Amino acid sequence: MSLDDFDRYPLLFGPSPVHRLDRLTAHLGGARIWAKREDCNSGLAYGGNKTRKLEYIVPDILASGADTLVSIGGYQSNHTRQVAAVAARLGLKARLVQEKWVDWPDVVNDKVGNILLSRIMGADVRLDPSGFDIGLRDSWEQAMEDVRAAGGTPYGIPAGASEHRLGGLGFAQWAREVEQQEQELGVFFDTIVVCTVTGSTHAGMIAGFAGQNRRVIGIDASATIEKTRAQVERIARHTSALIGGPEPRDDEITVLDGWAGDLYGIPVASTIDAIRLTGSLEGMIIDPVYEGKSMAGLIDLVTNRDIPTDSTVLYAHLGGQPALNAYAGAF
Ligand code: 1AC
Repeated sequence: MSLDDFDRYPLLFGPSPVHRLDRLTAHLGGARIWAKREDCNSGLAYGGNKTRKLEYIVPDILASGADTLVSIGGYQSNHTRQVAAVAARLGLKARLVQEKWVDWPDVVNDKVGNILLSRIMGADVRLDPSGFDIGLRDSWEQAMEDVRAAGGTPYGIPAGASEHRLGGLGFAQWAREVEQQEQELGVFFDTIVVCTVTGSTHAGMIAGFAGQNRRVIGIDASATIEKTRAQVERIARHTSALIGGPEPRDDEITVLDGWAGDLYGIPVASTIDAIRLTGSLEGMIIDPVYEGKSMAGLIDLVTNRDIPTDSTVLYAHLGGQPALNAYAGAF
């Protein structure tokens, strides 16, 4: 089977935009830097990377006859916001478990940003005191039971859609899209930089680019890097097998630490610096949980020449910025 054999329900505007970051490139004085913008990929609740993954999951949802999407994330989950948007678009209900993944002291943390948008879109949002973990969660299983007990038919989508068997396909398709855009633009991105936590965004890219002469660098933002690395590897191998692609080599699975800080969701000084730098040089808004950390990694890797000066880098913007509203105090 190949990627083209999987059904895909259109949720995106089309290929997400790719553009240069010329002022950031000049400021760092090394590799040429571009961005591909999942934050502008759709008209559904500000888009984001999960909307792309959900394109491959919606056909399975529709075939299942479910009436309620059940998903999970932190209070400021981008994923659950995108599930709420897709449920609204499909005319389904959404039941969202919002765990206390981040002990962030802002009093509006459970009221603004992503969670506010999910409420506006009509999702049944339930707060849960459990802490951060990227694995499958009892609270999510329980929410599905609750929906069944109330006479509904749930369809479960785990955190980040990562543990879903089709969760890697969206970003395998992203890799195809990049190849097409490279042809049109006359450029080759030898290095991709992406934030990684639950793993299927990064893993899908690894599967999609497997066997090519590129580095796909995942910057860990989970602060539980061994779990993330294992999950990325498992999903990448599974996705490659699904699409009949080459098995990724071990050296194609790269998850780097150094920018997550001690805890998921808590920005550190390099995160805030990266957000300010990207905003002030490029007018591009990134967030304190995901992209601020991957951009901090990119900045260091370009500056210290780990990414060589003659490289052309594609920074994957995953669309996490609605969470910024809960982080005003950090600025
Ligand atoms: C962790 C999956 C994740 C989110 O937005 O909830 N990226």
